[in-house]
Amino acid sequence: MSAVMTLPTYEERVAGFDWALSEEELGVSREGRVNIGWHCSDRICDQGRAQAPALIWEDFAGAGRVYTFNDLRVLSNTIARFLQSLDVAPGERVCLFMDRIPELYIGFLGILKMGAIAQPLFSAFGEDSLWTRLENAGTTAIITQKKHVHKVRKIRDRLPALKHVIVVDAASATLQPGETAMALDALPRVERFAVYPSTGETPSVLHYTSGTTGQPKGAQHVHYSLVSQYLTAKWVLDLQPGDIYWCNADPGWVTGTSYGIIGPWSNGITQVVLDSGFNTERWYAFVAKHRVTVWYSAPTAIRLLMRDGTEMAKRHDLSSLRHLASVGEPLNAEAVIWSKEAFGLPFHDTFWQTETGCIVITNFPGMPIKPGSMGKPFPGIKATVLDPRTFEPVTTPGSVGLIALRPGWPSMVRSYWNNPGGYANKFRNGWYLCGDRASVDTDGYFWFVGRDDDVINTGGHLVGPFEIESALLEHPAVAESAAVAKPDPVNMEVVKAFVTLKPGYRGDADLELEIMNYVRKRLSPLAMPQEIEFVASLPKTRSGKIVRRVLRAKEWGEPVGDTSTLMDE
Ligand code: 6R9
Repeated sequence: MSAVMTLPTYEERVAGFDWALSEEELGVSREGRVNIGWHCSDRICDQGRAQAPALIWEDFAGAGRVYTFNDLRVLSNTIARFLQSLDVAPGERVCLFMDRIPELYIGFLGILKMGAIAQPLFSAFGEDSLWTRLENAGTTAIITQKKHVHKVRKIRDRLPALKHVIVVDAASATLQPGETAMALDALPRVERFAVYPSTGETPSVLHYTSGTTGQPKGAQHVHYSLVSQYLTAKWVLDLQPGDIYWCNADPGWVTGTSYGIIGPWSNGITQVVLDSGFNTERWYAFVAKHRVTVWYSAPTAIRLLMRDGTEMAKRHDLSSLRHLASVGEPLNAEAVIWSKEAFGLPFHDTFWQTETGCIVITNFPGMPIKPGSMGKPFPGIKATVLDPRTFEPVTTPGSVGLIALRPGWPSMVRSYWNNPGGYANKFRNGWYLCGDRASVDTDGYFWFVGRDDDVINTGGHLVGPFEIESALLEHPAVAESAAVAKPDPVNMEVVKAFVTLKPGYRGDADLELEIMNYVRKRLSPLAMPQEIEFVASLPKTRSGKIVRRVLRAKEWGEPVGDTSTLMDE
């Protein structure tokens, strides 16, 4: 029996679609009561899944713990009550600043249950990145770990709004005045808790996203986002009863909350979490051990898996996998083809943003995949590409324009915290602009070209980095690449490519020439890199996105802008 065969087609799903379908399944409405914390725990228990595993957690050393949905329910109550006991009030921002430990996931639900706004941040942030976001949000409480509290201590006197520093794994005696210990296991378990009577438009999550210049922006979401997150998780990630789901994103990135907490748990699905960085061998062993069925990953990770070859995948029993999906960057056609070889399954690309809150353009399970394309809009999402001069929809198939969405879907960002101008600037002619470029083909499939800021203007022709990087990736020596504009006296800009190599290759002039010749056949003359520079690594955000503007700025001798989300290499 194949589950895929019984799935509705894309057209069937789109026909007569209404978000009311999701509202009905969840029993919510925009005006009525809705609380994500309650929906991800209490409601699942009420549906008879109290004893089903919700979180199967493992740390880098392989030690683990299992939490049922009832544990989620009771322990999130416990954290909610604890925050109330400190006089944290509904609407206040509570920052989660932890590694991927259970308290992070359970704390997220607890904060929402007592009506405060959850502000997840990468625990790897240094004190400056942390300060910018806590200061902007006027955060009143932060929940952290012993190993990270020193960063909070360094900036606390510059954060007048920050009343509570809560440490989950330290004894009170080791803490400084004004810090509070919260050992979840030692607290009295709170069986019954009066969940805050949030309605659809009550603020829920504040996610900071980094712009190209200026300060990071705090995307403010509301509880009604659940309506989109629940249904997209069910349909796009194909979550079904009995699944073991793995989303390897950190909740500091929107993927780690929308689909690393809310999506799976509102569907009552068991998820596994590995609190450890990337390691191909370890990841395959993790999939095999837990019999993972659905895996949501990102191109940056997939390219690393590719670097290590199909043989490594074949050494593990990965037969439990049923559905694979990817987000964060364009998914190269080569990666889709490779994953079919390595796992017998294609990765399904999903496009969305912190601001969209949910997947908006995607390849559905069962829908024919065109490798290199992002797929089609999720039902209920009106997406198009706009002419960059007129902001009217482009009518010729294949022409490149700005990706734009008609506002109004449930999980759309409601504002940028403390930055109304930045929010207003995202709209033109009644469309929300994503800041990315794409074309749409005659079948309605979207093809990503590049972020607006990354497009290369060579002799008046616009070239997107994605097609160049995809061609480079097909060369057997290339592990990753970034194509950027470099100044040129004749053409204004020409293409320069930065390349990292697979193990066993040496970046010398011969290889540069060989790669040039290789991509020459695949690319138009305009898109051809004029220069290849071999590098040990590429600048990336903590969510794994290549940050081309850093490379570009160096070529132009310009300032690099905000670098607070960059991974330290
Ligand atoms: C979920 C997330 C959003 C930006 C987005 C685009 C890029 C994400 C993509 C993709 C091509 C995909 N992006 N998914 N580009 N294909 N499937 O990533 O949110 O961190 O806010 O980033 O990421 O440039 O505009 P966020």
